[in-house]
Amino acid sequence: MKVALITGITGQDGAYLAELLLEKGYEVHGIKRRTSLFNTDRIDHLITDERGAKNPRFTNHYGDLTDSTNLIRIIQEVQPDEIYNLGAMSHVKVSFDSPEYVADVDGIGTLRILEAVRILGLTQKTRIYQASTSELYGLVQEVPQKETTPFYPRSPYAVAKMYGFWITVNYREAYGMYACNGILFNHESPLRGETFVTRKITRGVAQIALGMRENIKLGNMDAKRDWGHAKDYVEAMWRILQQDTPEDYVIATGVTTTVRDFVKMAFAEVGVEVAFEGEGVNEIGRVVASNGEYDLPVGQVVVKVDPTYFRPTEVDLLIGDPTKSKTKLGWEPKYDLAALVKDMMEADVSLFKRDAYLLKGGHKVLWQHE
Ligand code: NDP
Ligand code: GDR
Repeated sequence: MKVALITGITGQDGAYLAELLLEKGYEVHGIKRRTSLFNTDRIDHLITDERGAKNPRFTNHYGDLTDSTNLIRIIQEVQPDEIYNLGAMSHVKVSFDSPEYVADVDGIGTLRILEAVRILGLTQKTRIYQASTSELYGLVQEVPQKETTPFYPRSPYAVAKMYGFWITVNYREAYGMYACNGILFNHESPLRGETFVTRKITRGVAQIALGMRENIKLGNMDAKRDWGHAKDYVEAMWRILQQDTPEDYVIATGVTTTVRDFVKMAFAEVGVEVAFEGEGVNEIGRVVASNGEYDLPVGQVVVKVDPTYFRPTEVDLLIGDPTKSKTKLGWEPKYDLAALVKDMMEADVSLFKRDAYLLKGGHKVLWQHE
């Protein structure tokens, strides 16, 4: 039985990857942080079954990417065949508020994993996947972006991830380790963190449709992203570690869309047509037609722009070229953008229907978070 260790097990990708590896028969270990509230919502169904019986092939360990001795001890105990380093402070906007912390976790954290494997003499046994990102491309140098496109990071997050990228390449070249970067473009799902733009939109649209709020406030509506589904992307991570030689790969759909168009697609899922008017901070989105189960008044302002969500430096355009991953890894995404939006909208409408029901009964719910 193969043994995998996943950092960032409690995050979106950690949850989907753990599920995939368990399905493939792996013994899975995760590293989770101690938090004052439970943080295992996304993986609770993997830890125990409906009757409360613990899954013998899934173990979590308390740890942190800022703590070398803890990482060395866990890796020594687990003796993993594969490590997936997904742990990170992953919010680009927040990285401008805590740049030093991000450098420590996302940059030096990667080094700590690589060094732990080296110190423990596991360089020929343990394969390492590093969660690199399309944010490395930053300021547009070339489109579509591929493995050879030069990097120009535009946030403390991206700069920290750039260290993670190169230290992974360096350990591969210096010590012959099987260590690879997946340069993943944005990937989303119903498990996506609530403050990333896609999930913020699908949650907000579901709440508006159900009459629980008037509008959502967003930042840069012109930003273009290459959005895929996280379920497809964790499959690519696994494939990257199953090759004969360790290499770096771009994982993307090859299609790019503005934030504004993502909003329109989300509203269309609940039968509402939205049109945008005005520019910059004065831009608004209004209902122009409504024909489904959720009847919103024509003219209702459902989207406003709030400069709070603008970034000091922005990444304007991401569009990836997945040719290498398709040909070498045989990777093919199952979801296109329309299927992704549908999946996220269905999940959020169902989630907030439950909350609407609770509210009607006079109970408190947590959806008011911005
Ligand atoms: P999430 O933010 O959902 O998950 C991040 C995970 O990292 C969480 O489990 C979090 O724990 C954990 N973490 C944060 N800080 C630390 C720390 N100091 N020590 C240990 N663990 C920590 O991110 P995603 O699942 O979306 O992304 C996974 C990885 O892929 C990240 O590295 C991200 O930067 C990268 N990436 C993501 C892309 C995307 O579009 N989703 C695209 C390209 C790269 P907790 O739950 O306690 O906060
Ligand atoms: P990103 O994702 O920065 O690409 O990083 P995010 O969803 O946060 O932003 C995408 C684009 O939307 C614009 N935007 C807003 N963003 C947020 N969060 N909130 C808003 O209200 C809003 N309005 C407009 C942003 O300015 C941006 O242009 C994600 C993370 O998962 C990273 O960890 C990962 O490395 C990259 O994707 C690839």
